[in-house]
Parts: sequence; structure tokens; C-alpha cells
Amino acid sequence: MPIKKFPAISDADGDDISNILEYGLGTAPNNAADRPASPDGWHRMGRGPDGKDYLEIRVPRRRDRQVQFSGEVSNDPEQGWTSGTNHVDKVEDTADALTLRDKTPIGEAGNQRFMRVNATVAP
Ligand SMILES: [Ca+2]
Ligand SMILES: [Ca+2]
Repeated sequence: MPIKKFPAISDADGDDISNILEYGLGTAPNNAADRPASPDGWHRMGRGPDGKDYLEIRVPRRRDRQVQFSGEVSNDPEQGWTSGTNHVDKVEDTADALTLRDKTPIGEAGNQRFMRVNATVAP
């Protein structure tokens, strides 16, 4: 059987989850019935050591896959996103989950705060 190659950002099985995400999450990129729980459920509120509330994203990713997940935050996505350790903390890093936390408490940078996760193939 010939091996088909698909770009990382394409969605070979049409389940709305890209090939790179499926690989990093451990679901099958060639089976639409095998997909992760809705990414809408990944966002949550976290309580920092200072007692303040922070946006968090808990990614049910598999650490043994060569996909790196990083967080990005913004007050206004139309004005751009920021990332890196000055803006996002890693608060959980286990074999099957990664939780990233915004470093700006909710309510301290305006009325809205946005967070997203970026997936890249690890070098
Ligand atoms: Ca897919
Ligand atoms: Ca799939």
C-alpha cells in the first residue's frame, strides 16, 4: 500500500483537527471518529500562588510525541499576540497533559483576555 504524505496543517480525515495536532494529542489523523475532546473545553480558570485568577489552557497532549505546544496571550487579538516565559507559565507538564497559564491576572489588563496554544514540530 502506498504511503500518502499530508502537510502538518492539513486535516486529512476532515474532523477539523489538523494532522500535527492529532499527532501531538495521540489521535488518528486518518480516522475522523478518533478526535480529541473539543478544544473549547481546554480553557479554564486557574488560581495562582498569589490567590489571583488566571486564564489557563490544559492541552491533553502526549509528551512522547515530537510536537511542541506553546501558549500565546493577548488583550486584543487584532493587535497581536505575545508568547514566551515573560507572558506564559507552564504549570503542569505530565506524560499526557500540558497546562499553560497566562502571567497576567484576569481583570488587570482590561476587560478582555485571550489565550491560545500553538503547535510546532519539535526540532
Ligand atoms: Ca484531522
Ligand atoms: Ca482524527
